[in-house]
Amino acid sequence: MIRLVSHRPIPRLVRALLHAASAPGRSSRPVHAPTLAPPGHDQDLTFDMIDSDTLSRLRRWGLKPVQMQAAAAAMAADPEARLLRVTQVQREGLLVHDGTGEGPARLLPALRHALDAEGDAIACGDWVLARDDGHGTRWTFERLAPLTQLTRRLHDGRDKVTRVVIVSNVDTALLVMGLDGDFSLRRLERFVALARLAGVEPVVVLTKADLCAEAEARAAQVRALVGPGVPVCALDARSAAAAQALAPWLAEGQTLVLVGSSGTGKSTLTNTLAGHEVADTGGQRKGDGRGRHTTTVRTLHGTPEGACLVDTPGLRTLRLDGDPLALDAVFDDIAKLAAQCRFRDCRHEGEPGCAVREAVPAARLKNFHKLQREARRDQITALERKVEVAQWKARARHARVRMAAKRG
Ligand SMILES: Nc1nc2c(ncn2[C@@H]2O[C@H](COP(=O)(O)OP(=O)(O)OP(=O)(O)O)[C@@H](O)[C@H]2O)c(=O)[nH]1
Ligand SMILES: [Mg+2]
Ligand SMILES: [Zn+2]
Repeated sequence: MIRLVSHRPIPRLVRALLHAASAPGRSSRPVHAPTLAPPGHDQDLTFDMIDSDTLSRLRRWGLKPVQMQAAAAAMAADPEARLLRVTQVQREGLLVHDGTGEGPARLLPALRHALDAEGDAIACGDWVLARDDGHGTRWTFERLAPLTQLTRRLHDGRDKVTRVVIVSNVDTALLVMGLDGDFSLRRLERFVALARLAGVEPVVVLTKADLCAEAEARAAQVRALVGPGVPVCALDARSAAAAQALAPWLAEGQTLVLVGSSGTGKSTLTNTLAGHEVADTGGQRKGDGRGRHTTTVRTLHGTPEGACLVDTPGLRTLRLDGDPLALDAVFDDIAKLAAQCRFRDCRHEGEPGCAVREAVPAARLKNFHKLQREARRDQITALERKVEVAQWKARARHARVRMAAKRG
């Protein structure tokens, strides 16, 4: 329960937010349904009704109770603030949705810098607060803490590693892989780890089942790799059956992201699930069966069921954003088996009495080792950079002191 200390009247939407966020057991239902006012109701209830509508629209766009509370607290302090969902991050600004329609917004530089200083950034799917400046421009001044963030690392080719936020606030990651030349179990394992590191439910979607004679056999291979905890569907992304197969994850208020290589059918599937053409789709390059990188920006779309879909550009490479310990947690079957290895510090690389090598398929173990090596290397790079920055700052300080001494 949030307590407000404010001399200003509490704005209508805030009251509705607080009401909804504090009502026990009602968090997953639209708020307006059970509060129909009796005849002769007072003005307050009417106001609450109007705002409950706004609220249920925002819920349809993926707003969760915890974020409602955070928003209510922030909006109580600023009645002019509007709660919006970022549907696209553009070079200069944002596209945002207020539950009714989509429009442009700008990002206050102070917010951009504050996030940047923490290796963070506004991403598609974020919930933000914005204020109109009176001249028709909406300025985003606050970002609500994301419940989940899918992130990856980018290398500049030398030693600089940056953290890239792919998408925020998603419930499910559809890991889209083609049953054509794109099929790779090793790459899929990386994508499963991407979702798990973010605490997002992975669902494997094997597209182009119509083009593959052994679709079921390959799906079985994938199931053996990912285990019973990860659902696997093989489908034709263009067919209505695809929407039926994925219906369990498309309930109202759910947000899904589609990730995978280029040309695998992410935008095709987005269009099928959205019920009409919302995203451009492309062909494939001749010869290698790879995609053409048709989608260039991450975009959030709505579905008729009230779910949100984030279509993303195909990833050329995927470097995970997790330290070695986080990766251990993702590959928890290996961690469990490691307890039975003869040596406590067994690296599962040829030591006698290794329970992991005995039970885990060699290819999976090799992949695990590779991901661990990458994570360790990135960790070292990050540490080295910190030391470097500290040394540089110290040198700059000395120089300033020397200059001041010279000037006397
Ligand atoms: N036969 C068949 N073709 C498909 C299927 N899924 C996608 N395609 C085709 O594959 C091509 C690429 O599809 P897109 O949806 O543009 O792929 P994408 O993953 O969005 O690619 P990027 O935007 O480049 O990342 C298009 O020509 C689609 O029609 C499928 O399940 N079956
Ligand atoms: Mg696309
Ligand atoms: Zn071992």
